[in-house]
Amino acid sequence: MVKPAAVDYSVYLVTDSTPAILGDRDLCDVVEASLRGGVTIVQYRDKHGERDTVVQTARKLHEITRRHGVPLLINDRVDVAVEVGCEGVHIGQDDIEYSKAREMLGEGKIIGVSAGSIDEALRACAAGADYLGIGTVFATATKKDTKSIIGPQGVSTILSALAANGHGGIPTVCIGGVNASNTRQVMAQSVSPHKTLDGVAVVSAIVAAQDPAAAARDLLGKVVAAKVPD
Ligand code: TZP
Ligand code: MG
Repeated sequence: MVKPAAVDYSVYLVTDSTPAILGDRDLCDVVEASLRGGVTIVQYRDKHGERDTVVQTARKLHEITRRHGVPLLINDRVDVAVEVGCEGVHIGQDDIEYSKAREMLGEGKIIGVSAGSIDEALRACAAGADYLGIGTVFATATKKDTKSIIGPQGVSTILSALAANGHGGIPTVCIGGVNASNTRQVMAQSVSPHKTLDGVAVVSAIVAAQDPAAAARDLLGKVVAAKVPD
């Protein structure tokens, strides 16, 4: 499959299947609802599931995201993405090397990389990352092993460094504690003179929401409004 020419990163849903966040709901139902609300890209993140179960769920999710014309990426588990044939993967700093992931996936797929510092961001760009997940912006109960909380100012600093080093074109989303209450602030304050965020990546703001479709719609409205120049 060809890499989607123009991926919309505005509202990037990262899934979490733990009871504390998903509750007793079905992950596929939540993802489907969020897509109805306007989620533009989905990352299936399951750190602990058995491989067979993860592949099975990834296939179901891919069927749903395809129906909505939205890319599905898999967190970390490149072999799963290859088997399912979805649009790509997201890898962290402590995961598989970018070059190895690219070798496994081939050129047509999306590889996103997490970056929490200027150095990490520039190295990911040099390696060939298709987009960056910048964070952790705010402390979050969803991921407790976050290395550093960089705040909107930290995001802005990284965006400036990207622009200054010729990487102004790489799509970026920010992640970590982002929700409907702070999306405007994050999108506005994270704007550096030459590079803006393309969207927000969220877990609990959608997965733990009473109404995931409404939550996604709300976030999309805020991101779209923030992207319109004053
Ligand atoms: N990476 C950095 S923070 C985070 C990940 C996967 C979790 C974000 O979760 P939430 O619920 O949107 O704060
Ligand atoms: Mg990872």
